[in-house]
Amino acid sequence: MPRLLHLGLGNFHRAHQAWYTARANAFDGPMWHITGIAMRNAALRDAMEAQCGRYALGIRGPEGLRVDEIAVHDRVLVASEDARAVLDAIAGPDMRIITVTVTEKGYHLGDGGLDLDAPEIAADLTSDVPQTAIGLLARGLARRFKAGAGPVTVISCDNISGNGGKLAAAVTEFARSAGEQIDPATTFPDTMIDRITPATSSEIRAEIAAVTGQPDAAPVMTEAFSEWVIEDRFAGPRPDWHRVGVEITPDVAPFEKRKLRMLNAAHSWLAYAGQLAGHGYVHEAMADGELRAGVEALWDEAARTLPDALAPTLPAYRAALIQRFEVAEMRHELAQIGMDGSLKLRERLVPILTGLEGDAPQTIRAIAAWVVFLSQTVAEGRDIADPKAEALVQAVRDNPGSPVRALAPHIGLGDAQQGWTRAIARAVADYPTNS
Ligand code: CS2
Repeated sequence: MPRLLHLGLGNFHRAHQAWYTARANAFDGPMWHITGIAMRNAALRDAMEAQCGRYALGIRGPEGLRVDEIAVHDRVLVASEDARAVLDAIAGPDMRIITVTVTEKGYHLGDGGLDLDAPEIAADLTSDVPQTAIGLLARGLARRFKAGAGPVTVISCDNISGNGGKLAAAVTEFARSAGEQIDPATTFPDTMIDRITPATSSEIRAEIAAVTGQPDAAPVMTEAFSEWVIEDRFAGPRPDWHRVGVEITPDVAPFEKRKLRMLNAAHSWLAYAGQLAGHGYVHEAMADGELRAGVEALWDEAARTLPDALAPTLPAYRAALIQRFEVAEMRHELAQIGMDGSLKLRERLVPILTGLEGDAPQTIRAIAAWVVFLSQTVAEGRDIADPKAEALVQAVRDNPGSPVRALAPHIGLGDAQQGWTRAIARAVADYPTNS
C-alpha cells in the first residue's frame, strides 16, 4: 500500500493535498494513505485520532457550504514528541511521497540558502532527534538511503518561489553539514499551490456542525476554488492526482510567479493597509474603495513583471481573484495574512519591485504599509508575529520616524537598492494615518 507522509499537518494541507489525495483514491488505482506529521500540535493529533484520522472539510462555494468527510490519514505523529518515529516513517519502504507545508519560516533560508547559524538548525545539526522540517527530512532521507528503501519525491507546498529547488538545496546543505548522505535519485519538484483556507474559528466550527448535524473535533473550512500545479519530476509513483484536477507540467515557474505576485501580493497589501484602516477581514478591506484601487494598481504593476505568455490569462485571473476575495462568509482574517511579513514580502512584493527596477509606486506603497503597520504595532506595545520580531522591533525603536533603512535588509533589500529604500521611506512619510 503506497504511502505519503506530510510534514506540517495544518489546515492548508488538510484542505488541499489531503483533499486531492482522498479524491484520487476514488479511482481504481491503489489506495494511498497519509502519515500526518504535526510539528508540535498534540491537540490536533488527539482530535484526529479520536476520529480515526477523519475530519470534516467545509467547502464554501457559490451554492453555499458543502461538507466533505476526508478519510485519508491513518497515522498522525507529533514531531516534537517523537522525532524518531517520524524518521522511521520517512525511511519506511512503502513511503513514496513526502509533502511539506511548514510556512516560509520553516525553511530557515538566509540570503544564501539554508541558515546554518539559525539556532534551531544549529541544534538539529548536533542532534539525532531533529525538530525542524529540514533536519527531519535530511536525517530521515539519510536513514532511508542507508536502509535501501529507494528514492522518494519530496514536494514543498509553501508559498516560496522555486520552492522545490530551495527545499532541495536546504536539505542537501543540512545533510552535507551533518555528514549524512541521501539518495541522489530523490526529487524535489517545484509546485504552485492555491486554496484560501482561514484558521478555524468557533464560527467555522458551528457552521460546519450545522451542516453535518454533529460537531467535528478537527474541522477545516476552505473555498471551492483550488489549484495545484506540480513540476513533472517524480522519483516514483503518485496518487491519480492528474485525474482530480492537479496539473503536472514541465515548468511551474510562470504559475508560481502569477500566484505569488497577484494573489499573495494583494493579500499582503490588504493585510497591512486593511488593518491600518481598521478592517478585520479580507472581504471588508476589498469593500474599501481606496484599498481595492490599490489592489488593481498593484496587479497592473505585477502584470508587467510576468511572462508574456500569461498576458491573455490575466483578465480572467484577476476577475476570479476579486470574486474569491469578496466572499464575506470566508471571514479570512487580515491578521493571519499579516503574520511573518518579513519572509512573505520578499516573495510577493520585492520581486515586483525588482522586475520593474523600482518603478512600482503601488508596490512601494504596499511595503510602506508594512512599515507603518510595524511602527504602529510597536508604538502600541503589541507583539509582532514574525520570526524576526526582535530585530524588527529593534529597527523601529532605534530609528523613530525613519525605520525603513534598518528594516530593508530584513526583506532582502540591500545597499544596491538604496534608491528604492528612499522611495519606500517617502511613501511611509506620506502614508495617511488616522492620528
Ligand atoms: C495568504 C495565503 O496567509 C497568507 O499569507 O496570502 O495563505 C493565501 O491565502 C494562500 O496562499 C492562498 O492559496
